[in-house]
Amino acid sequence: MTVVEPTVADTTTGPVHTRALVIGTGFSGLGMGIELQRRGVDFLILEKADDVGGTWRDNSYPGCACDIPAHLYSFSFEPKPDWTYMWSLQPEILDYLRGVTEKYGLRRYIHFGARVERAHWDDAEYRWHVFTEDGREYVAQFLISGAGALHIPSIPDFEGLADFEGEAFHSAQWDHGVDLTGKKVAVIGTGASAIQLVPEIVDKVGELQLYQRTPAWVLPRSNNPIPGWMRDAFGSVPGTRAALRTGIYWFQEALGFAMTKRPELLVLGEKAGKWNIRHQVRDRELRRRLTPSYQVGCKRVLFSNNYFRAIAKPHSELVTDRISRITPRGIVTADGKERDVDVIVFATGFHVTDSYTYVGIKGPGGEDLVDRWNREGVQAHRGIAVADMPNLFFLLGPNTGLGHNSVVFMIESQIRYVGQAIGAVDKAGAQALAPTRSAQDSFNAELQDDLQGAVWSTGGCSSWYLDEHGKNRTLWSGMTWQYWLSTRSLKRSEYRFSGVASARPSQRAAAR
Ligand code: N01
Repeated sequence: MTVVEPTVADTTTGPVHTRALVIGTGFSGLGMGIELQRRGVDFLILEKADDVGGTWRDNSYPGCACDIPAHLYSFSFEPKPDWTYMWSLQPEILDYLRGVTEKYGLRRYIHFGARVERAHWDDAEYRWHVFTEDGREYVAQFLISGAGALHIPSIPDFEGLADFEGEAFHSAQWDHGVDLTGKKVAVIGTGASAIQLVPEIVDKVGELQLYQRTPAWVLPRSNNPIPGWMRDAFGSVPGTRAALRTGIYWFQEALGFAMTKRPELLVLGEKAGKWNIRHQVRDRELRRRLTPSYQVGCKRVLFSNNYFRAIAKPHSELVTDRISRITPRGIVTADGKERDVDVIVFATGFHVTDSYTYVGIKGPGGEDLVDRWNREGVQAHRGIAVADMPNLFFLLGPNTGLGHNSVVFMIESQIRYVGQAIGAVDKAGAQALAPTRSAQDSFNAELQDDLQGAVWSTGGCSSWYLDEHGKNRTLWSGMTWQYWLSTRSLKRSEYRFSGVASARPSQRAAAR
């Protein structure tokens, strides 16, 4: 493997130049760094926080875990035979990512505390100029965002919130300094984060109020530690770990098949979800209020063996009346009732469909990407590159999230593809490439067509998968192996190259 020395970053004397600039140090950013290192491309990674890990660093709420089995939710090239749990807990995933960082010596390529604010493309230089919040400037030929879409906490703008006198924080910004023992705790939201944290805190708090706007389908699942002998076998018996990974992969794909092609099969999930409620909750009225009226899979399917049991405890209350305002001491619901609260936990999710508005990107001729996406909807070619935006790539970009399988699989397809794009620019003796409009349009037309029958659109729910026009701009439309096939090798015909050595003078004249 070629080891590239990182750009020496003397940020006091002007812009820092590098060939490829990566944003973020989650699975995407770290994976991209490894790919660039392998290809011998000079690169730097900008990270807003002071440690690696992305979502697995930020989300440290009690019970935080991954709902995709760890043997699949990890890099294929960096297996870990001794995962402690089948569905890994957050600290172990964060440790894994830190371990990968050390093993590949990535820390020296990372600038911590560097939150990217804006970027613009210089037509004459064929370079991106990228600015961080503290005013530092980076100049790079390639700009690759590994920021993902689940990193900007969304806190509803409830009337009176600013005057609340207790503690209040978001699940992704858990305040470990706040002791919940014996307190009146309100959890707002019943998505993936809430269903993991509620069972963890319920026996500690004095009173739990769970504010539910829409019930979630929660299927049964127990997550016991993997026995030592099995972990030993994964490490020592050839083929066992790979066989497990393959088995998990195809099980998850079967779920994806039902979600995208045969939503009627999801009735099995509904049966399991209803059984899970019946099994844990005696009160018929509470069961009714916990049972969703939309199809399983329409929102993210959740798994827990103790969520409903936690809500059924005598000191828990499920509140389904809408929140109308927050007072200095509590929460008032639409029925006019005020409940005293010491701590509010916002498990209210993230800015997803508008996450792209948080970094200002201006392409050739100063075209604003946010304006374009606001106008046309968020879309990219193969979910990665954007028409007429040279050398700009998104990892887990538009329509490449998943509702059924490991996003790490998608990320690996994407980092390979971006590596190929960089290789194609070099091979063509060019400075830049961007997908053609027609390639991007036909890719997205087919994708949106495929999505029409998927449960996310037909299942009768609203979710952050859909934008304000009801269009799914978030999830991939089919099987993940289809995405792998679609990105396996970059088709040069789908791209326009610019800054080709022989053509450059006239192109520059045109650019002026
Ligand atoms: O957020 P969510 P999350 N008043 O958006 C409610 C990933 N993840 O943090 O359904 C009252 O799912 C909202 O109600 P409704 C995973 O991709 C993965 O839980 O919109 N309630 C909903 O109940 C996941 O999908 C893992 O009606 C309000 C909740 O808040 C994503 O992160 C673990 C409200 C938000 O649910 C986000 O999950 C955890 C309001 N004004 C998270 N606004 C893994 O295991 C919102 N809500 C991999």
